[in-house]
Amino acid sequence: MSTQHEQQAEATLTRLETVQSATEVEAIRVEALGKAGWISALMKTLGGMSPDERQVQAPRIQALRARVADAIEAKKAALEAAELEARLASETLDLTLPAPTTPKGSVHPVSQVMDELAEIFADLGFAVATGPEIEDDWYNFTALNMPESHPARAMHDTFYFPDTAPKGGRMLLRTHTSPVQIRSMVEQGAPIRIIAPGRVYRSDSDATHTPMFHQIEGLVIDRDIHLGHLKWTLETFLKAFFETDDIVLRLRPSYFPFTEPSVEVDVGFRWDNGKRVLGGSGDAEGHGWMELLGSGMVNRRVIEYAGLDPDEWQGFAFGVGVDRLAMLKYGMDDLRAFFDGDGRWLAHYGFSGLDQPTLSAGIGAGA
Ligand code: 2NL
Repeated sequence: MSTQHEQQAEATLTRLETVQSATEVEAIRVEALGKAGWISALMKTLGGMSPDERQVQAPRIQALRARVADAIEAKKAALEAAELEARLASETLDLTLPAPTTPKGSVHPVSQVMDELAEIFADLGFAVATGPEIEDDWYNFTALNMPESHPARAMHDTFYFPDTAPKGGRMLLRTHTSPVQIRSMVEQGAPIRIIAPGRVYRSDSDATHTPMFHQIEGLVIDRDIHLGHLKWTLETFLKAFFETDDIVLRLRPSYFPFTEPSVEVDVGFRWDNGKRVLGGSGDAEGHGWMELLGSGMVNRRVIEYAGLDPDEWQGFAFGVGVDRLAMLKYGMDDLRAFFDGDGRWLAHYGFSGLDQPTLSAGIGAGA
């Protein structure tokens, strides 16, 4: 190694002192210590030297390499420290500032009520079943004992899709969640205990009807199921949901194609400051009956359609509007507000997502 190399090293160290960026330091490192760097080349010359010569040159070259490498490391560290210093000087955090107001979402009353219902029925041993909102007319109508010509089909104000279905079955937006229960029976067989909450659609729109609304249906299929099971289940559910034991039911004979017998369920209320408050017999002075849900023993033809033997399996079913349940429980008077997405309405009626309905803490979640 000649003094020329020592000079080259000195020049490198001088250049290092003047550079200002990490990229420039890196360029110098590659030039000197990279694979094709001049110091790397110098190291390789050691192999071609005689032992005596190597004895002299090796320590010199190693020392030169170490000086340059150390200087590069030191410069890198200095640049990083300076950069951190600059950032700390420019970024300030004023801990005396008030916490920013974060926009808070809330749980829609319909979601809240669906969660409450799932909780109540889970406690009674019901699973939650879901299914498609776009159905074919077999699952939505035929299997529910409403053949092609049945007048109830027309009464459902169904939204049909243009008639392009491959297998001839017309596609439609489900008018109730019953098809979910048909699918569950076909797929799982019996016994069965499910609720089917979800969106349903009917071509109907006024102050008390929206074209999309929410329904929850319940289905129990087992051996020896009778009307007593139905009445007990509905009474237990309504007492838990309205969080009062003062719930009086009135069962009236009715008609649905999918249940036989069919039972309409009214609940007693009293007038309180011009508002209906649930409780007491509807026959008492100043009281009345309010129709709340439809139900009945599952028609044996429906059980057959679902692939089960109606001589072995019986059951009951019921259906109720979730929007209506929410309005009743939380005292809302205009159904249309449910679909407006008005932040002020939600701030008033919405629920905290952290407040999960549980039977032990009170399913009404903070209300
Ligand atoms: C109502 C009445 C009802 C059902 C729904 C049902 C489902 C199957 C079999 C038999 Cl899979 N029934 N569901 C039964 C009676 C009434 O809903 O007024 N809903 C708002």
